Amino acid sequence: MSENPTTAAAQAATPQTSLPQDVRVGIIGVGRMGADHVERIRGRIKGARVSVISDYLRETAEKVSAETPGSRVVDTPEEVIAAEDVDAILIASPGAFHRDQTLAAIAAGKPVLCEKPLAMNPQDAYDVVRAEAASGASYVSLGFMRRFDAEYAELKDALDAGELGTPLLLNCKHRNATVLPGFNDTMMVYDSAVHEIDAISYFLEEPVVSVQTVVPRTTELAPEGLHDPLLFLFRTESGVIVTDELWVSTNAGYEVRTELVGSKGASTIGQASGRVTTQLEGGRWGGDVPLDFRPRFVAAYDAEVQAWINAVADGSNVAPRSATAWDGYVGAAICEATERSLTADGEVPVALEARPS
Ligand code: ISE
Repeated sequence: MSENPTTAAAQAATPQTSLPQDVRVGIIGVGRMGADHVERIRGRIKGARVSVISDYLRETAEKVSAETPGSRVVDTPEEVIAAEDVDAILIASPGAFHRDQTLAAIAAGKPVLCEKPLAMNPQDAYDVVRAEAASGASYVSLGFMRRFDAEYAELKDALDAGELGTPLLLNCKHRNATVLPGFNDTMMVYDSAVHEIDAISYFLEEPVVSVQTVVPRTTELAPEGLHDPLLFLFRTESGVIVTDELWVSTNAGYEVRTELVGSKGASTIGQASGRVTTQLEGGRWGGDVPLDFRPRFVAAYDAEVQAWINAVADGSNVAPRSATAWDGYVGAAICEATERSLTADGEVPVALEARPS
């Protein structure tokens, strides 16, 4: 059974570091996600510090570095990876660069936490899987933070303990308040559905054999050209059906719900929780919905990065609950089939290469 993030958080108080000093992290890319990670390593992660930063926009890197004592800026990702004062690398650059930067980290023998996606297509992701296998060590963690969400972990543990019996259906809902103009159906797959695609690997631990897209009526709030909502249906090898209802222009807030239906019971996570208010004025009853994924998953991101740092410090490099290079490859293969299913009739098969030993 995999490590519980709450346990990981508890370990944070007494990090199991075997290095003589904090893990020195090199950050590639300090846009929205990279800057968020720098802030969490600076303020909330134990046993680590940011030592080297690069960004495509040098002034952005300099601004973040100025707020991060002990860090310095270099011009290129290659310099981050090669730097002597970098023990581990966090990649938060645009997805198109992830394959090459991850391969360079493996070649340098340095552990790497790469934001999703691992690569832009299955062939490139498989290159990373093969390079890591050839190196004979584990280096690659992939940033699917939901695996470190406390409710995700609770559901996974209940399933693994047999509490829900044999899994039959996994019903997912994924809603964003808004997306930027230009967001298209393909981005629905690679940017958003990719999280549920990883949830299939995480919860069910079995291959997806086919995928089908069902297109309902589109909301008038969708950006020009986007079909929104979309419904994706995945079929696994043992016959579990996964539904993913994706709706990204709700104009309401960020919601992620997951229901696992098993032969002995059904269990749902991501329901509205927290404070519920009855307002006499206006006769309203309800609570708050976060506007985007950062407040919703901040604890999961913290637990993910802490678990990674702990794994780097103890030499295992990849935390037990983390997505691996193989998970990144599987996700890329399913995304590619899902993209094809946007315009295909019926179920599109998913083909996987053999997993290198
Ligand atoms: C965004 O890029 C993310 O990764 C969020 O986690 C996801 O929920 C959202 O739909 C994406 O646009």
